[in-house]
Amino acid sequence: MRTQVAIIGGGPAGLLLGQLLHKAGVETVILEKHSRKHVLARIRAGVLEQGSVDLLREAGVAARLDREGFTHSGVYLACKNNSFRIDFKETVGKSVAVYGQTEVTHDLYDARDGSGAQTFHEVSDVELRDVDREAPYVTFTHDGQGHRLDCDYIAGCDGFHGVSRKTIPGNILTEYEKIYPFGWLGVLSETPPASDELIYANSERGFALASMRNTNLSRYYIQVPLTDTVEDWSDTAFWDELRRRLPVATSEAMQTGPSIGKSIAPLRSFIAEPMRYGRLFLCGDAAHIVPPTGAKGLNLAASDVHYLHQALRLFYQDHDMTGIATYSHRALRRVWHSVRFSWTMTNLLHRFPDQTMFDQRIQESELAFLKSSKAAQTAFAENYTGLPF
Ligand code: RFL
Ligand code: PHB
Repeated sequence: MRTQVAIIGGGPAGLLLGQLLHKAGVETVILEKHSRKHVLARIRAGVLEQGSVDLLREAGVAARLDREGFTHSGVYLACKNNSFRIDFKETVGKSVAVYGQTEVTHDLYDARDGSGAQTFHEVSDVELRDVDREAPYVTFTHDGQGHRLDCDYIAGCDGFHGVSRKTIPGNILTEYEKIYPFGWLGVLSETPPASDELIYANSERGFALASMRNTNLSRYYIQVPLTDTVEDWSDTAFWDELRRRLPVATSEAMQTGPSIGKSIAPLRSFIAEPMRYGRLFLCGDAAHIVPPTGAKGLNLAASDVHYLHQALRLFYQDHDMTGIATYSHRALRRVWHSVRFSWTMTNLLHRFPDQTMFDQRIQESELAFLKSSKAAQTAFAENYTGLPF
């Protein structure tokens, strides 16, 4: 089998890259470890930057997003019942879209079906070969049969636990990592959202976030110790704890109901450099992870895809290698900005196990400054709504 670009991973990064390359007349094959049903059952991101929305439009997959997504032009930050709003429109003239990653992935799979491009699901034993030579190829098993996929380039879009990053030799790759001493317990429930816009809450009992998917689907998160399991949290215990952490007025008005999904995710910051090795490109979570506090993970995957599809288009249309040569540098410059912002937001809003009264007062002082300073709000809004590509 032969293709121009082999894409490892059929998550949002791999699918979006495949769709943009299809539009540019470049052939791709996607190899995905799991079934389509499994990929579509994952509940993850909810906030799209304007740049991500524009890229989905460019890929021709934004019709439903434009119809069903919600435009949010601000966000609430809360501390000790003191809640204030940062207005994105007023400060930076931008907004974000609330539209679930599950829906984005759905739309991308529909587009992939329409394009006729090949996707192999439930592949195993994926190995990337000769990525630093002229003629790379991928070997894998599908339906019990061994296959070989020859290609010009390989896009490693296989997430944090994928094989692509591990293919890059240790003396080439540098990894930067920070593990946070807590996780997020996330709950999805068929109840109206507690607020018209997202609320990020710093409470003495730990962080909480009130988010949403649509008018009758809410998404909530609370900070929990890493030792907790989903079984430790009954629905009642979750709602009680969430109520204690959100501002009183929101808690009193909030409707609760049975959860239709509950999971715990650890928080980490991670960056692998460089993002290109020979003919292999890393893209999305395969190269970097951010704590979800800044809502940046999916958006960074989108900006990587933007740089990568531009680079490959330039190569296939004009035989110009500039984009390929500069991909890693351009992508990483933006990645580090989002990593820094996510880290700042995480530090600002969570309770750390070794937190002293001094640390706490610093958090309160920073939140008070954000509340009172237009300049600080502008900087926050500039980062939250997304830096330019
Ligand atoms: P994915 O989504 O992990 O997809 C990678 C795909 O590769 C497959 N794979 C392999 N395929 C073939 N061979 C192998 N050896 C393979 N190994 C793995 C996997 O099965 C999978 O299908 O990475 P991608 O495409 O880079 O997308 C990244 C995003 O999924 C991620 O950054 C976001 O979900 C992060 N995130 C958020 N991002 C935002 O921008 N805004 C948010 O509001 C937001 N909230 C979140 C989040 C992530 C969360 N969790 C659970 C980690 C909230 C949560 C709770
Ligand atoms: C979500 O709705 O899942 C969500 C929203 C904002 C975040 C993280 C997750 O920062």
